[in-house]
Amino acid sequence: MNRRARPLYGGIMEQNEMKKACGYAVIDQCVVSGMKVGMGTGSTAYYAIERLSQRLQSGDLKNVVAVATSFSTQALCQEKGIPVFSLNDSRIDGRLDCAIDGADEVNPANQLIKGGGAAHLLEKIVEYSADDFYVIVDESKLVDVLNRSFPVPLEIIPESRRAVTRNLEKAGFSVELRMAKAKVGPIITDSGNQILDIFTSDGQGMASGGECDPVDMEKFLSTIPGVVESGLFTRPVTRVFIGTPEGIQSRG
Ligand code: ABF
Repeated sequence: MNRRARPLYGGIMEQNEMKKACGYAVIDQCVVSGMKVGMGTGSTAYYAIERLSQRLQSGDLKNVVAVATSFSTQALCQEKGIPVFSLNDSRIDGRLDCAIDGADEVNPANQLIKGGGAAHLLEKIVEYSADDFYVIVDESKLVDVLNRSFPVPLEIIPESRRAVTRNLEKAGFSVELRMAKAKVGPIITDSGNQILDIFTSDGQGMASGGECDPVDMEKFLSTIPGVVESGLFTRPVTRVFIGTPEGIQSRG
């Protein structure tokens, strides 16, 4: 079916174009001069950073500063001329006007799985420190039930790996240590930790209101000694911008 996009950014939207449209829209619609903005990690967040840079360079936006959610985002913001500060910097003082990031899965309640890029620890710290949290995804990230086809990542202290694995398996999860791309060893996060990717053992995922409700699961996972942070983001998000071949939808 030849679905033509509405003239938002023109043409049939490939996936990258959908990501670009979302990244540009969230900056154009939600960021104003003087804001302190948490900037996410990943290929969709890339476009929000690109658009913010364009609008700062053109003078269209002024005095916007960023807090990065990963070393890669920090380097990208610096490369693009966006002033970057630590969340601890006195100018930021632990509070952001908004945060913008991608996600791996979004369910109908706008609860998220994040962490496919192994950056969810700082992402969650930054995004939970923001007054508004905007999520930008292409339509492929929309799911009915979280964790049926994408694992929930857990950042863990390396020394705790066997104990955490045992606790998780006893609680009915399947557990896999995330390896680095070259398979030379486990992936190491920006904070020097490891990642365990987990699925519910029945493969049914985490259905809102069900036995493995995402809110309950986020709480349960945080009680396991050695788990630093899970990639379940169940706190309300302000808006989700969804890139589709017909243009951008948003819900919140
Ligand atoms: C990041 O966005 C990660 O938490 C998540 O894995 C990623 C999605 O990446 P992409 O936008 O490249 O699909 O915040």
